[in-house]
Amino acid sequence: MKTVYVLNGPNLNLLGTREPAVYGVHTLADVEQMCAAACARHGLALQFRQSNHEGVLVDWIHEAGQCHARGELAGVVLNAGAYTHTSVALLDAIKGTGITLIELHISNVFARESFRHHSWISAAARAVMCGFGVQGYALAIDGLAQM
Ligand code: CA2
Repeated sequence: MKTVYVLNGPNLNLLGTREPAVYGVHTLADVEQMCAAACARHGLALQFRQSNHEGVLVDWIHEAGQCHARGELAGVVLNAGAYTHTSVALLDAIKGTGITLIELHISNVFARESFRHHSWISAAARAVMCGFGVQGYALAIDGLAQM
């Protein structure tokens, strides 16, 4: 059974507790359940994680790369939060691993402030999704399952 890593960056632990007009009312625990259901539909295992620390996210990308090297990775769904717009370290971590990575955003970042329009992650991503709300996570897993 292959594994999907769903990695969430800074402040996403606050999902459902603030800014519902932007991010909706579902909590990160709800999102994990949606991802688990999507993975179960496709016969995939799930690693669902969140960190507020850039280096921890880098470590998890490395871990997913090792999983890929063993032939056990279906792919990674990464919502890097605000690190999307700042982190060359995350770009460097993804590049060269060979992993299939979907960059995901809950909100439509292009309808928001201009500083959210640039992503350091996109150049290393197989696909980029934004604006589907938290349902985007399950859609991203469906997409990985079909790749
Ligand atoms: O739309 C997204 O998923 C974002 O990746 C979310 C990031 C933001 O910096 C990106 O530009 C777009 C922010 C995550 C913060 O999450 C919160 C959720 C609920 C309440 C407060 C913050």
